[in-house]
Amino acid sequence: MSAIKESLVPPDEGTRLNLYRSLVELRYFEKRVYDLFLKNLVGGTTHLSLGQEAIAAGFGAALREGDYTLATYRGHAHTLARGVPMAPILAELMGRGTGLMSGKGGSMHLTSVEHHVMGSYAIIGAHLPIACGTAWSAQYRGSDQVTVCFFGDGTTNIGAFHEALNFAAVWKLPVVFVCENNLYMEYTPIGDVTAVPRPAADRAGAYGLDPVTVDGNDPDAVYVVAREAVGRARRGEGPSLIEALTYRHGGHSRADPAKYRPEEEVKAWLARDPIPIYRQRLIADGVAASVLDEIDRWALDAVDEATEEAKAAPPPGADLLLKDVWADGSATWRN
Ligand SMILES: Cc1ncc(C[n+]2csc(CCOP(=O)(O)OP(=O)(O)O)c2C)c(N)n1
Ligand SMILES: [Mg+2]
Repeated sequence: MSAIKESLVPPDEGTRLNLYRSLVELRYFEKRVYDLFLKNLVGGTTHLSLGQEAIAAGFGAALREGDYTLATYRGHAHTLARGVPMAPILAELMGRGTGLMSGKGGSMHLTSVEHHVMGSYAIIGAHLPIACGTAWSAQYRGSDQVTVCFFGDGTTNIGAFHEALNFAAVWKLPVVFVCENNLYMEYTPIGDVTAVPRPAADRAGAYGLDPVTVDGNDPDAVYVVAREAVGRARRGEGPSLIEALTYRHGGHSRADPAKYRPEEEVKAWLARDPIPIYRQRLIADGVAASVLDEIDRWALDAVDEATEEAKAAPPPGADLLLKDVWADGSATWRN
């Protein structure tokens, strides 16, 4: 089995500009979601991935149309990074009839089968075996579609993680498991409850996989590692497990002030915010600041437009109440 190395060919300038575009799109979108939540316009709860954008952006750029992705309740970024349009995602969060799932799912359940975005899952670990399912389906059909499954560090202590990894390895499934290690579970530091320092990478060997870690705040590094793992899966060389080290800027969900995190730790990670660092890197490598400013403006305009569109949209009609209960769209009781 070939090892995955961050040092492989770096992305070209076009890819890097796309990565920057994706980063700022995800950042401005989630900042807006937070504002709308505080104004009581986003119902239920929200889990933001502010600070973790480089992972969704890097994988989004490395995937092809037709590849499958599965995410957690912290899945806004992963859904956007697959090319699902912003307005229906925002409308979904705001419970509008024009939402991605007609406003019936909300923030934690974003799904777009049309884009092969096969769901966001609120039950920890639930989607890892499902990712084996989409990967197995591709293998069975002889297609070269790859599945990427995102989850958190805490998920590595759930049984489904180990079952899915073993199954994927034994069947050589075309799936890439991506652990976004942000150092915390709901409120508990992962290090306090885990027998090994690297919750995903240190367990890879148990399933015959290489221990791969990557700086999850570095879009170039994530993209390179993603491209390599996705390529291996596409060539029939089996699954990978990648641990991307990152940090979320805010609390676990809603208005959690995350006071359980040491101030010095938060400060150190805020200084490693992937977006300003990437911007500086691109400028140092010769990209004009005006080009990046234009991308920033584009992202802000896109968020403003999506906000206006979602705000103007009506709530779901009562006719939708009993729609989509079964896969064929109906809701008739059956035994
Ligand atoms: C089976 C299960 N147990 C507990 C919970 C409650 N819960 C929601 S999020 C979370 C923490 C998950 O941490 P991690 O996997 O690190 O993801 P992160 O939120 O940091 O992205 C927990 C325990 C749940 N949703 N499902
Ligand atoms: Mg976590």
